[in-house]
Amino acid sequence: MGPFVSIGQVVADLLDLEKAGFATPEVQAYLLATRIEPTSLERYVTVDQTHYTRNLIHRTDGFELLALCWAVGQAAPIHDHEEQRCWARVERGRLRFTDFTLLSDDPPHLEQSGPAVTGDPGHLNALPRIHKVENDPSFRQRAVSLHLYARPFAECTIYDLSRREKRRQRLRYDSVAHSIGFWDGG
Ligand code: CSS
Ligand code: FE2
Repeated sequence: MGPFVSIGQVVADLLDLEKAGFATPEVQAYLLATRIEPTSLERYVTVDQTHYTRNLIHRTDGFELLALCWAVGQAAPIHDHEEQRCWARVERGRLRFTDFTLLSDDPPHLEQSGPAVTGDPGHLNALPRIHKVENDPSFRQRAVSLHLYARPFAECTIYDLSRREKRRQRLRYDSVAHSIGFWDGG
């Protein structure tokens, strides 16, 4: 693990990685090695008791970086990532990740890929195709995670395991980083 860096530095480093082609091993090694100064994430922390919040830190054509904030009991249902690369890293609290494999698409038939994994700060859920993410119910504290998507996507498919149904879900931002000029308004 390297020294703590600010989230602004992380954005600058990701922009450099993007210029160099954003190769999966490099991006993954960077996320595994980088520790983020917790106070620099503070401005992206929002709380909504009705849903986990999605707070945009930076977006280009090539990648999207978000801070997601999970109140006690909040979760993302089983969903895909539109065939884009996804890395989710725990920054605060404790999350539980469950990965799935799609056995057939219509009607959807999914199988859990392995045991659920709980992650403390620094834990990286790397390149899941389909997963469920929950604030660990036994921990009962708010959680914050950093999400990197390459490329960005604005919709995903949500799967209902018991009904063997799927539906499209629009993904919205609860906050965007106007204040520090990273958001280009697009
Ligand atoms: N993909 C979900 C969060 S779990 S990776 C989202 O972007 O809202
Ligand atoms: Fe996800």
